[in-house]
Amino acid sequence: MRIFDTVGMPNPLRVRIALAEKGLAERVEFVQVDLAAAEHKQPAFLAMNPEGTVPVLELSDGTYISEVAAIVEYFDGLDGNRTLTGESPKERAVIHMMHKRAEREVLYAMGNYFHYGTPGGSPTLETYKAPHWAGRKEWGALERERGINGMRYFDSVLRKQPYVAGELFSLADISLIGGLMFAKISNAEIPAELESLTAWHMRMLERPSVKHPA
Ligand code: GTS
Repeated sequence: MRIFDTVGMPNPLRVRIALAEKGLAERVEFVQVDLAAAEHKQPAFLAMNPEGTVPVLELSDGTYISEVAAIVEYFDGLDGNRTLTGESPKERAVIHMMHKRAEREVLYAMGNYFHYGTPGGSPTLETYKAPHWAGRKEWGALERERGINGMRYFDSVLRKQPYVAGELFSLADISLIGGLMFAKISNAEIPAELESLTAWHMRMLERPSVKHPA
């Protein structure tokens, strides 16, 4: 299996954490994609993933799987032991829901802030993101606010339970970790009063798969 990846970026990192959790790092070869040069917006890459984003998983039969959650779902099913995406219908539904909230309310919000409200990535990359749009800064700032509100929501969740989807670590935690990484590279740190979220984040940063992702 091959993963088209950009080392050090939040979305590919989510898959690398999942691989470390599952002990599957050895089964995967990483192929680096140059985001700064917008390699992911060129026809050859778009043929694998029309969204033009990393990561993308390539299976040996030529199937391409994009979307972090879909890639994690695949790896989690390989050993018949769904530790990251849940076993029972209820577990699977709750993890899916909380992962979606983490992705939409923190990761995508902070990702939009990074690209539209800050200088973002390289000038070549940003030409694919409406650089002449007059409202981009304002929208970016609104997305930052939305991301901070997302952090407030997760702080309230983590006041009552140890992990984002309940009693166990899951894909939902991985997605929130990715979101907070986007916040960090955009200088949008967790507000100090969000003590439960901060404590959870510190615990997550000590977790072996997060400290040593694939
Ligand atoms: N929905 C996708 C998923 O879950 O896989 C999002 C993937 C995504 O946005 N990847 C980013 C990307 O390729 C990488 S990262 O910088 O966000 O970690 N961005 C390139 C771009 O042009 O926005």
